[in-house]
Amino acid sequence: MNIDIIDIKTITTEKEGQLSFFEADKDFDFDIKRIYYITKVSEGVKRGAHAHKNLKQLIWCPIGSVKIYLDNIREKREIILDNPAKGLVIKESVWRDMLWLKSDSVLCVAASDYYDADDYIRDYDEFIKYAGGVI
Ligand code: T46
Repeated sequence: MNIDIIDIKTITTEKEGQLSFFEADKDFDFDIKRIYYITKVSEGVKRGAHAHKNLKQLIWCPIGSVKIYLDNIREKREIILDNPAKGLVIKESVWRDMLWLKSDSVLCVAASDYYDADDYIRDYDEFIKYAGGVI
């Protein structure tokens, strides 16, 4: 599947908590053009239900717990992001759903391109046709 799980470098300072960071070109292979984050979501809520034609994204959850469902037609996977030191890179042609396992979990995303509604595939049947042609 067109995904990678990466370790986000995390430094613990005694009694002062943690600092996590990642660096483009070193930790993943695309330049970041956009950062966004999703907040104020209640436990049990699902978002997503789409794939991207070209966009690549690094997703991480520094606070809380979110389950990511991934599907490339041939394979389905589930990954829980619940740790500031864990990142998920999702590349092209992967259908994703996100389920909030804890209220107010924060989901952060570094994306390879600007927002473009035309890069989304929001119809699953259309995704099957699209992914069947590119995988
Ligand atoms: C993804 C998952 C992980 C914008 O106007 N600009 C933006 O940069 C983004 C990301 C969204 N929007 C608008 C589009 C919709 O009207 O914000 C609204 C909510 O977006 P959406 O329903 O796509 O949100 P999610 O949580 O289902 O998906 C988002 C990203 O859109 C998507 O690329 O992979 O997070």
